[in-house]
Amino acid sequence: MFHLLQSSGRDGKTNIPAKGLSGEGYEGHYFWDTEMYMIPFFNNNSPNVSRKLLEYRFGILDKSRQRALQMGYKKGALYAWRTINGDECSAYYPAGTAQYHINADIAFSIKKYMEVTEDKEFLIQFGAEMLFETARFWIQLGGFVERKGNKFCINCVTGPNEYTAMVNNNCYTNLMAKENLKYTYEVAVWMKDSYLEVYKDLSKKINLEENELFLWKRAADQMFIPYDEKLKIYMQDDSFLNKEVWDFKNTPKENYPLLVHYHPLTIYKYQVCKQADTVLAEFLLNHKFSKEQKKRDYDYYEAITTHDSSLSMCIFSIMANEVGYHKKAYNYFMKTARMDLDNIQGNTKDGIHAANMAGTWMGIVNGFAGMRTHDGVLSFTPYLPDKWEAYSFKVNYKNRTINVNVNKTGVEYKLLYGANILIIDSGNKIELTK
Ligand code: IFM
Repeated sequence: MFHLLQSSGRDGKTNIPAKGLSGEGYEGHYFWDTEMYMIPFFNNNSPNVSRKLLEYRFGILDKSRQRALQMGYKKGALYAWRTINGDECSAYYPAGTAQYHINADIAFSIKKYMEVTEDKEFLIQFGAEMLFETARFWIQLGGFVERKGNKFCINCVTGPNEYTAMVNNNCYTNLMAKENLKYTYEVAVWMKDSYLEVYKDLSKKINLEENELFLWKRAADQMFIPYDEKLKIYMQDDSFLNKEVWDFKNTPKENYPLLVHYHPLTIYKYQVCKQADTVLAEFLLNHKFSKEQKKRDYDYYEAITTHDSSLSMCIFSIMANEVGYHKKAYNYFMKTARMDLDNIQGNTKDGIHAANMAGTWMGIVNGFAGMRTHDGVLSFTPYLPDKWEAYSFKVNYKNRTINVNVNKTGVEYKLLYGANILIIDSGNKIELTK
């Protein structure tokens, strides 16, 4: 928490480098690490910092519009995969620019920030424009493909797993783009209903046409999501299961991380994951998948994941807790928490792994305590690892501060600040009062 708090920009013009302020790795660049790993921490601890981090994204919206244009798209904005001033700084496009999911990650982060804070002023002043421009980009990038039942397909992209590149219909990307389009449509409708003049001004500013809204909804409703009926798992992308599984048995320990020992073109031929991809989508869009589905996907993808990225183990810890693998959850958590203390990735000399540090917080709050939010309701499914006596933390949610304390005798929730609130504890509704 110290690293996160001290590393974050707070002026709306700066953000959080992947290595915090601790080293030269990644040249101080900002990535999706902020929106998907660090902003969740700030949302529940210092939402004013989340707002500033998102304002930074608004500040580089013009550069992102230019980038979309440069890539050949007349409408919308494409955020840079890695950047400081908004210009794309990734030198290797298959694992850089092709990670278009950054647009959906930013939109998702706006949605989550809004859910926690209900900060309408932010949405009107900054959020809506970013949402409209990112939604527009998906419409330009993808298309309705006849051979796929006229579903909306997004081809030639790279998902979060950087060991598979330039594929059609990456499951994570399509699920998150769907969410981006759906939420943007809802925000546009809400603005038209409640703030018509502001909506009109914004539409004029960005030349938004009325039929674009319907296209967003149609593309979201018709989004293609790759699923394998035989294995009953979500496929990481259209062609992922057609590949051989990487030969893990004959890969010596010293050949990890794979990216420094094998050519990318070799790695891309196989089923092998550097980090959570489909499993991450199932954490983020949790309520959309059954527990059995999450378990099947967890089993499949865990077996082929190397965790060569520091963004991986925290997500596997959280999802292991959810599907009932508590021992695995604990082991992944300990590696997450100790990553830079023990130099587990072998590169702490280049700086700490800031997203992983946020992942440590998430590992306790979303992992062991099972915190989720859905439809504006906060829920917990607390679990205490055998080796622990207790753990406790505070969360901010909708202008309340709640203390959660999990110990050998059970769980205690205390409303420290704000009005009474209904929460869910292991499936049971309870009201927290002062
Ligand atoms: O953003 C990450 C990416 O997901 C994996 N490689 C490192 C980047 C920076 O942390």
